[in-house]
Amino acid sequence: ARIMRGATLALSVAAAPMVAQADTVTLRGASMFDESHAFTKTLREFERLVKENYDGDVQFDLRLNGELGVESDYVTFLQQDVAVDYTIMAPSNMAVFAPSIPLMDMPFLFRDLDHWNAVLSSDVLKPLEDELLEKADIKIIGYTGGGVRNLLSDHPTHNLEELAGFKMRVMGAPIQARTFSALSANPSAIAYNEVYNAIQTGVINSFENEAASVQDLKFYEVTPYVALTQHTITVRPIVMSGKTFRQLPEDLQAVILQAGKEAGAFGRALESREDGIKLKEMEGAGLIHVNAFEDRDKLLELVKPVQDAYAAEIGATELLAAIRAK
Ligand code: MAV
Repeated sequence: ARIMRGATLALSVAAAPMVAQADTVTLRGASMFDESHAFTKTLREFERLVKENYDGDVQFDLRLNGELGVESDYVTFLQQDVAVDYTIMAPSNMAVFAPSIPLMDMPFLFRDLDHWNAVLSSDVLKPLEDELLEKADIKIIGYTGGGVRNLLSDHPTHNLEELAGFKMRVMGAPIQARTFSALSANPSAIAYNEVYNAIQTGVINSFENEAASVQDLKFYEVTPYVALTQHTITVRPIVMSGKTFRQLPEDLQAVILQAGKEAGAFGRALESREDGIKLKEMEGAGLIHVNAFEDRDKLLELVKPVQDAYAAEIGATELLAAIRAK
């Protein structure tokens, strides 16, 4: 649980980006994970593609293992154009700057992987991308993700009845808490690097996450019980600071946009393929105990009005309909 305990922010890190005299561009990236996680591999693929296709000199300085904090820190760094130029980020961590962006990763948005793929390979999310750029100056250059989020707890849960009053952590976007409240759980927004301790000390009993991250950060040590709620297929934009992007030479910008797109496709194939395998690996090693969740259809029914109300509030009723119709 590397980032879980004693993670310190490297605020001493100099402002980015750096376009030096000798035309060397150095971009700094951030990942909460080690080299084995799909997000890090996706960022490495992005770096490889940029280097391969750009004639000039571009260097990447990717900081791993939460050295620069967690995504909710990265979003501030990106927005202020300090310390981080590129990363992968849950839309729900960008809610403070663009309240409509979490629409793309709200629970139960996608029916299945085919639906998720159809949405991510279309341009239906473009209005949300535009809003993020305008309000937060963060540019989406590709989409990865493909993990399935389940409920992880310090004791088993099998159905809605057992979920009632359940003290669980959710990501910071209000739509996340509203969704789990509608399922009668008792959600609170807690920073990702505090989740492990919060569970260990009994502040909460549970959270929700995908296999890759549970394995990488050893969350199974405190939440070995996995209920297959399968409530979210993750959408994880590869993002760049807008200010950084604008300062880059035009030919490099073009290479970055293409590399972001291709690295995203690479990452989606990777994480969606590995997701089930990783669950099985952890189960086989006796690290987790997996059980079905009985009322999954009922969950969907309870959540739909919450989604509709949120979409109406942010003026995205048509957008939500377009996503559902894909
Ligand atoms: C997982 O590690 C990833 O989906 C990451 O993007 C999220 O921020 C994190 O969970 C979380 O739940 O905060």
